[in-house]
Amino acid sequence: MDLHQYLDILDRKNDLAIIDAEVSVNQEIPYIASEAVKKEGRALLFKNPSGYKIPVAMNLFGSKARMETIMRGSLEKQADRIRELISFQIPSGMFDKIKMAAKLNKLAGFAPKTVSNAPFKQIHTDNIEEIPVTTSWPLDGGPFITLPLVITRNPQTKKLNCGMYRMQVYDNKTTGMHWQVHKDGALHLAIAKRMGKRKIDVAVALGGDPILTYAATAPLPEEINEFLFAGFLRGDAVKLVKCEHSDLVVPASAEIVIEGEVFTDEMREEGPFGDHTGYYSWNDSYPVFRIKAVYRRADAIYPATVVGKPIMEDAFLGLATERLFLPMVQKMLDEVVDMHLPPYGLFHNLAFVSIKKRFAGQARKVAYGLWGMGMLSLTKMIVILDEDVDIHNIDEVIWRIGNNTDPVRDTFFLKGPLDALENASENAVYGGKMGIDATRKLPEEGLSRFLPPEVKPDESIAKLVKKRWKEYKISPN
Ligand SMILES: [Mn+2]
Repeated sequence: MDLHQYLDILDRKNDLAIIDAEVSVNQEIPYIASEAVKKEGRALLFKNPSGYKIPVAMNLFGSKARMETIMRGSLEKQADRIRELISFQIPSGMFDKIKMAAKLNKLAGFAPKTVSNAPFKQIHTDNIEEIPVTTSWPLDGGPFITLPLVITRNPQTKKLNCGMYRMQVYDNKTTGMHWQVHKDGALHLAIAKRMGKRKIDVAVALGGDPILTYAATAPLPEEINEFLFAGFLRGDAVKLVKCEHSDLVVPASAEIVIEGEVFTDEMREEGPFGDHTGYYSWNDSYPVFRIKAVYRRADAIYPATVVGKPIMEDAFLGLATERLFLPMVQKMLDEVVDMHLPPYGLFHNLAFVSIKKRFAGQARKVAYGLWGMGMLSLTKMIVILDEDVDIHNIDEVIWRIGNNTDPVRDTFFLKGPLDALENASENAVYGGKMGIDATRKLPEEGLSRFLPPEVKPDESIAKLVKKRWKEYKISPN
C-alpha cells in the first residue's frame, strides 16, 4: 500500500473528503483538519493549496476505523500477534527448539528488502520549494513538516532508525531537526559527535504506506528497526531503495524523499510550535538539516498533521501504541491486566494501569517498573488500580481513586526523566513524578479497619428485572 492506494481505499469507504477550493497552507488547511478530527470527520485531500501544485492530505489517522485499515485489522488482533511473538521461553527440548526456529524464520521473512527503483525517483530537484508545508498556529515559528519519516544510521552499529521529528522550514534548502534528547535520532547525532565526526547523513521520506508513519511514532527500543516492525504488522516485508547521496535507504512507497545531512556542531533556534500539549513549545536550540536533493513522484501528495489541544489526530496513533505495547509491558510485569494513557493526559502526563494484586506494595512495584521502562519512564503520574476496574472509563477511575485512596498513605513522589514537552516542572526533561496506589488496601498496607463491601445488586434480581422490564411499563426499552 502507498499513500495513493490508501486514499483510494478511504474514498471507496466514503471516508475521504476531496476539497477542490483553493485554500491556504498558512493556518487555513490545518484548522480545517483540526475541526474535522474533532467532529470525527473524514480524511481530507486538499487538491488546491494556494501557490502549490502538490495536494495536501490530512486527517489520515484520525479515527479508530482508519487506524484499523492501516493496521490491517483490529488493534486487538495485532496485540495478540505481538503477544504470540514475544511468548517464547528458553527452548528446552527438541520440539521447543523447532518451534523457536520456526518463529524466528517467520520474523526474518518480514525483514525489509532492498529494491532497485521506486516511483519517487521520477522528478529530481535540489530544494523543497514545491512542497506545500503547512503552518498550523498563529505563533508558530514558521511552516513545519509534521509527518516526516526521518532515517539515520547509528554511526557505530550501522543500525537503521526511522523516527518522526518535526522539521521547521527555515528556507527551501534548510530545516530544523527536532531531535529531543530521548529520541534515537538525537542518540545517533550524539554518537557521531563522540566519534569526532562532522556530520551524519539523514534521509526524510514523506508518504508511503501509512503503517510506516505509525511505526516511526512507535516507542521502540533503539535496536528494533521500525521497518521490521512495520513489515511484521502488515505481514509483508517493507521495500526499501538506496539513497543517491548516502548509504541510507528509504521506503520505495514514499511520495517525496529529501536527502541531506545534519552537522554535529550546528544548532539553530527552533520554534515556537503549537504542540500536542495544547500549549506552544517555546523556542529552543536544535540541530539543522541541510538539504542536498529532493525526489518526488510526478503525482506526489504531501501528508501532514496538526497537533494542539486534544483530541487531535495523534490521539489515534497513541491509542494504537497503547494497545500494541501492552503485551510488552505484561511480559515484564506479569500482574498488569490493562493500561490506558488517556488522550487528555498527553501520553506522558498520566497513565492508568490495572493489576492483579496479590501482595502488599504491589502497586508501587508496578509503578516503579513502568518508570524504568522505555518511553513509559517519562510518565509523570501513574495511577494503579485493581483488575476489576474499567480503566478506559475515566468516571470509574475517579470513583475508585476517591474510594480507595488515603492521599497521605497511598501517594508516592520521586524524581526522574520527563518528556521534553513537559511544561510544569522546574526543569524540562527532569523533575517530579507521582504514583497513586488506588488499589484496595491490605492490612499490611495500613488498612486495619473493616472494609465494607461494594454495593451491587443480587444477580438473580438483576436478571429478573431485566427480563420483566417491559412488563413494568417504565420506559420504551
Ligand atoms: Mn527507533
